[in-house]
Amino acid sequence: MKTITFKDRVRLYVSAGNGGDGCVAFRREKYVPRGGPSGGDGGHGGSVLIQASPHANSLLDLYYRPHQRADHGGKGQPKDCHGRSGADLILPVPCGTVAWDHETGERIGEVVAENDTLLIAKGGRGGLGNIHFATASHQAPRESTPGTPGEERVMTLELKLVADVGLVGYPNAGKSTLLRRLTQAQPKVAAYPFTTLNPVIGTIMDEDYAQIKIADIPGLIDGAHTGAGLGHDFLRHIERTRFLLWVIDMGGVDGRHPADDFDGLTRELGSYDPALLERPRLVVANKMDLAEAQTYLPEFISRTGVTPFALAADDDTALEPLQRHLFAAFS
Ligand SMILES: Nc1nc2c(ncn2[C@@H]2O[C@H](COP(=O)(O)OP(=O)(O)OP(=O)(O)O)[C@@H](O)[C@H]2O)c(=O)[nH]1
Ligand SMILES: [Mg+2]
Repeated sequence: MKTITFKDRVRLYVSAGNGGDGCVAFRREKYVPRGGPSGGDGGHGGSVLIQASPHANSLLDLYYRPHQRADHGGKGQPKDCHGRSGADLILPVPCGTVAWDHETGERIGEVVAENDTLLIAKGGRGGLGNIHFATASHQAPRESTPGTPGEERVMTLELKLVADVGLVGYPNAGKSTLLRRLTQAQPKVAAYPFTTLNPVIGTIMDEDYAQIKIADIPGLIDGAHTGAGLGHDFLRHIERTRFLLWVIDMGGVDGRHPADDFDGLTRELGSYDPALLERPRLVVANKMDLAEAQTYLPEFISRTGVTPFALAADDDTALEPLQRHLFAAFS
């Protein structure tokens, strides 16, 4: 059986706690005949919230526990005692989680920065005890109000990674290799397409400890924007990035001309969201160590009009200028 290690979209059934009922009671004390009403209010029901946590890196926990319920409020008590409030249920989720109401399709909101919190189901209000109903002419009220029910909702939670730079390219272009070389991240690298099945984030840091987060997503193929391959689903992870690294296999290893890959990428990104084509980018020509790359590179430049940043992923000398280029783009 395949072990699931990453989930970036889950269905969640949430129930907030009901408010506790108000209480009907009267003071009964020695030497106080006909003590007035003393029924306290019910406690409020707990609400359900999501909170962005850097320690959660996928929605996997919620995938396995899709039913989440906050505590009910306690009933009001005699002697004017309030019922206990139900505790809120705070669910940790990865930074960048967006919440949708599954039934109405309404976008409830998102949590992006650490500790951002979003209410997704509101707890019921506690009912009023009978002390609220006493008037001069109605001194022994038997009225109270019940607590209101907590909200119940079916939610869709969706993760959009929060990264500064997105790596895009065809399968096998060498995106993960580059991420491994540039950062401490360890995405799997192999000579077959769709090695990367889940998005991975790596971080590069300069001498001043400035950080840039880079997201590696599964390779795009023609028709990715319509859902072909692993495509579309993962393009949303680069929506939030501010810079794109287009990685082109200049060796034409998979039998396509690198300029066709460039056109294909332009088409796929543009069909998903034209804004992705406006995003600042650096086109990287990878695999320059291969002999074919020397032939393809000038053809690539004349066909596309783009002069790429040429490198081989395991050539260290090229990586530093690439890092400097990225830091310059963000300064
Ligand atoms: N010769 C050569 N091979 C490279 C270079 N960079 C990556 N490769 C190889 O290309 C293959 C694919 O590399 P990956 O980094 O897994 O490619 P990817 O773009 O992440 O691929 P997917 O995750 O499938 O989309 C691996 O066999 C790498 O070793 C390079 O600069 N030169
Ligand atoms: Mg990969």
